[in-house]
Parts: sequence; C-alpha cells; structure tokens
Amino acid sequence: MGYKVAVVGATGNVGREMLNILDERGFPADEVVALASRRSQGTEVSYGDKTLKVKALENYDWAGTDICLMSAGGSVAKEWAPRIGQAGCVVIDNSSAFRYDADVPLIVPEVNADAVTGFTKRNIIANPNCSTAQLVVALKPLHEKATIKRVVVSTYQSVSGAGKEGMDELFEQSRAVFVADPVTAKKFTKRIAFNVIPHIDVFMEDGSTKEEWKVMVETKKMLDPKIKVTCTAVRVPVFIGHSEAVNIEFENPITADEAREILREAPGCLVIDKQEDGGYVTPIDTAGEDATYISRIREDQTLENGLNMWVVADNLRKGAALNAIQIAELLVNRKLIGQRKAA
Ligand code: 11C
Repeated sequence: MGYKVAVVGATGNVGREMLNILDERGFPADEVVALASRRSQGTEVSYGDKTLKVKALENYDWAGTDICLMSAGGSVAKEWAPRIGQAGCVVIDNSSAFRYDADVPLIVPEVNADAVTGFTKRNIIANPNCSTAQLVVALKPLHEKATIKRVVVSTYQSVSGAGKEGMDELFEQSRAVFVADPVTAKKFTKRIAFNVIPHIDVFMEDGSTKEEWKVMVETKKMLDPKIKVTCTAVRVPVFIGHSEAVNIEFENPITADEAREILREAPGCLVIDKQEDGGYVTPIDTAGEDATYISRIREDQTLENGLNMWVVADNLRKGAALNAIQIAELLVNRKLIGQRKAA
C-alpha cells in the first residue's frame, strides 16, 4: 500500500516534471492522478511508462487523496488549496499564494526540514520561488559555519521560469531573427532572443520587482530573518537553468577553501570549481539534474569576511518539481501523513 497523489497543473512545465520525478524517485504512490483545468481535460501526460489522461480539477473528489502537488499559479491555488486542505489532503503548492503566511511552512528540505510540521493548521505547505530554492541550499551550510550578515544576488533566469509560453517565445524569436522575420514580444516585455531583460514579475513600490522581493523575503523566512538580502533578477535567453552570482558578507572569517570543502559535503550541493577554462557549471549543464551546482568560489577582497560564488540549478527541478517531491518524501519519511494507507 502506498499513497494516492494528485498533480494539479499536470500539463504545465512543472507539472510534467513532477510526474517524471515521482516516477524516477520511486515515490510510494499507489495511484497518481493528473489534474488540470477543464480546457486540458483528456490531454495525455506521461508518468514513467504509463500515460495518464488529464482530469478536470473542478470535478475531482478529493476524498482518499493523500497528497496534492499543485503547480497551477496563484489564483488557482488561492481558490483550491484551502478546500483541498480541508478535505484532508496535504497540498504542496508551488505558487507564491501562501508562502508568506505565518501558518504555512515554506520548505526546502536541505535547509529547514523541521519546520514542515507546521502544515497541520491548514494542510498547506509552500514550495519556494525557484531562484530562492537554489540560493538557500548553497547559503545554509555557509551560514552555519560563519554566520551570513548580507547577501547580494544577481540572477540570470531561464525562460522556462515563465512557463511553456516563455520557452516558445525564445524559440520563435530566435527563429525569426535567423530568417529575418519580424520579431514580436508577447510573454516578455521586450525581445528576449539575443537580449537580457532586467524585469521578472511585477514592479513594487520601491522600484524593485516582485521576483527580487520574493528572493529576499523567502530567504529570511527559511534561513534567518536577520540576514540582509538584496537582489537584481534578470531574464536571459536560456531555456532551462537559473544562474546566480552571489556575494556574501559574513560575521566570522571563512576562506574560499573552507567554503569549498563545506559545500562539497553539504546536502544537495555539487561543487565544480576547477578555476580553469570550462571548469565551472553553466545552466545547460544542469538541465535535467537534481543538484545545486556551485562554481567560482573566491574571496571578496573588498570585504573583511566576504565570498563570491556562482550558483546554478535546473529551475524546473530543484527550483520547483523536485523540491515539492522532496517535501512529500519528508512527510512520508517522518510519518506525518497518510499512515492509515502506508505500507
Ligand atoms: C521565473 N522564478 O523564473 C520565476 C518563476 O514565484 O514561483 C516562479 C515564480 C514563483 O519567472
């Protein structure tokens, strides 16, 4: 006996990846149900070597479903997650709808697994923004060693963070450039092909964007509210993989060699830092991979206790689907859910 798992948003980039990862990791599911809006009803999606027919979220009876992995955007989450939670199913939501609520845990298992127990109030657990997830995986072990005071992060975010439409737009615009067709921007505010755009999500009152605000607020919630974080989030013409140039100021001394050794041992991290041509990771290397890759670790000579590093991960996996499934595994391994049906 295992668990009954529903994936909401099963036809999207992240939903499809959730189905792949459930299968790949052998998640103990008796039954996996693919759900989406009525528009996608009947669409076929893969779950391992099986094909699932997508059912309509509106008509689904949640009785007996143990875990809902949801990646359907904030408005669907706001409407459905509380109802699903009340029906006794634990929702792991990938949107930002509940991340900042005090009674909803925001979890990256390598960072704050113990906080997961807070889900019982609403039966909702939030999955972080993709840029935050990989950042905190790399920061946590360094914070434990030398106490981080301030982080300055510049992101280089792939178009898959904006969904399938973002990927289609990069492909279509690149094709149009090569064949000298007119280039049109729909999903992004400016041309993304052969360009970069310093704007992700809506603008906030202070001139920052919501993506930048999320990185700051989510890092504080999961890692330490005392850490100061400032971010510039940039969209780049890469299909999969978010990269981050990270500058860290510590309370206590830490050398680049020490940081490298700590990160080599840290859960979820993979250090590739040869300091030679090609001896570092680029986003294309991380597509389809689970780890958070760290390269270019070096001391910042302009700070008393400062380091620079380059952090890259597959935004659809560690940044979204993989992290959600790691949370589900946490619930199972700690016997926090569904014991009535567990093996
Ligand atoms: C992007 N990080 O790359 C965004 C996508 O808050 O979960 C995820 C938005 C979020 O566009």
